[in-house]
Amino acid sequence: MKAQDWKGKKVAIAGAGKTGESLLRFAEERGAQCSLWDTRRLDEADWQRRYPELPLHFGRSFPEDAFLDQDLILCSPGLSPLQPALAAAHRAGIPLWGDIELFAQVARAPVLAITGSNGKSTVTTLVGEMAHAAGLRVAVGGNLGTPALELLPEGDEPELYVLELSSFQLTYCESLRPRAAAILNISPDHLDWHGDLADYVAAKWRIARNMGAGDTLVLPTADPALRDHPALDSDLRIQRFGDGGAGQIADDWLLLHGERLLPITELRIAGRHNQENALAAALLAAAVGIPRAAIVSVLRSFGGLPHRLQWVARKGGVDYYDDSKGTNLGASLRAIEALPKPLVLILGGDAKGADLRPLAAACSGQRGAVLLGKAEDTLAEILTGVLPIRRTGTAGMQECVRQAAALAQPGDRVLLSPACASLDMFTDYQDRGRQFAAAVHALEGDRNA
Ligand code: UMA
Ligand code: ADP
Repeated sequence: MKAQDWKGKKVAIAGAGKTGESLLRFAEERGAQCSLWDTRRLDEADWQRRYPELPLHFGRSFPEDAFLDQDLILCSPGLSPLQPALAAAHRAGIPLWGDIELFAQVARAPVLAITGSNGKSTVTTLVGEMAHAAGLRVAVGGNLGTPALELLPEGDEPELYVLELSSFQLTYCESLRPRAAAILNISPDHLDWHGDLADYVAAKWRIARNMGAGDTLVLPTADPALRDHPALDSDLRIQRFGDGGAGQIADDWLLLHGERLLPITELRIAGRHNQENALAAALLAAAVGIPRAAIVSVLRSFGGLPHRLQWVARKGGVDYYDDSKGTNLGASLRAIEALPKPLVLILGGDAKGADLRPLAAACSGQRGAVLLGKAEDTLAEILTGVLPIRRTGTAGMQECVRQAAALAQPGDRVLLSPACASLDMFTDYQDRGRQFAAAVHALEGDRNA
């Protein structure tokens, strides 16, 4: 819709979180007749004070016909289009748009977009810092935390946008055309939201649907789910990272287009997966002309984001690592691989419909596993006989850490990388990581971070 077309249109905003509020502001500013919907019981008085005329529908699931009288539905990413009310609206031909769609319709500066199952936040942050180091006015956000619509300025636009995009956001987006984009990897995730793996993978590929001549798509060399796709037959420039790719590792150096960039020993972020993240970030930055010097200086100084394989403390000769952002199987497999054996693993939470059986091989030869949350029974079934396990149910993070400390021997490492979402027991992954760190610091022992 053009700006003038919003006036008087009936627009339902689904989800009243960060994104919902940014969608609401966007639609209200353009004169739409908005209503706000959320299945949680939220503070109505607070919303009413801030938006006095706004009809609020909080605290119950959306009736199936809730949106059928609307012209447009603006969806928060947490809401699956499989929800009956959204599915019914879609069948009735009512558009379902998310914040990235609105952003794409109005943003004028070039966009770098990053998706994939794991490594998105790390790569988005690296690329944002590289652009900054090159002296560009850059705005960084999306799934990383700041809703994309909040990056749009009142006055001058930035010279570049760097957006982390989830499969949810891509599902509700039609017209984004990034100047350069990356799909970092595919590992099953969010199957409860998408229904099946095929829909999840298709959502990731939507990042490239409008890309063409002059645009660059960065992909891994090794991921089978990212080898074939109709998008690869278009004019867009494909740059791969991994063995034999435009970004690769040879003789312990990161190479970009055949030239040495940095010895891998100079990266401060650990693990093979972070070397891949560094290569993907360098390819994206180079694709929009960011000079090598800026790329190298950021790769050399970046110490990683919190809750991603973050060292917390040494207690009783045991090192504790917080990888609370390991919220799916693929992430945790890479975190386990990044640290030397033997580990004590803390695993469990909400598996989001994923098959966790591949954890058995990764756990073989490890010291032990402490299990928690909704996935505990499944994990116990998978891991019994593979390594010693301790079950903690919903006793909480302090109990997990106590059990982990009891299993560990001096020289071991304890890794919280649960392969599951946190929401069954914690506010979010940050809360889970903070509770882990607090419990570790409370142990008797030698050294804190
Ligand atoms: N809600 C409902 N019904 C539902 C689901 C949600 O009413 O079935 C309501 C909730 O009650 C809540 C609101 O929707 O009030 C929350 O909306 P949301 O879940 O879409 O979350 P936002 O606060 O808008 O944050 C979203 C992203 N959250 C999700 O995709 C779940 C944030 O990513 C993102 O940082 C933010 O937009 C800005 O772009 C978080 C995330 O977990 C970090 N992302 C997933 C991930 O990284 O794996 C995809
Ligand atoms: P995302 O934003 O996609 O969740 P993050 O950069 O926040 O990605 O990293 C989340 C977790 O995924 C990390 O804690 C780490 O365990 C794992 N991880 C990071 N990069 C990769 C990668 N390239 N491949 C696989 N796993 C990764």
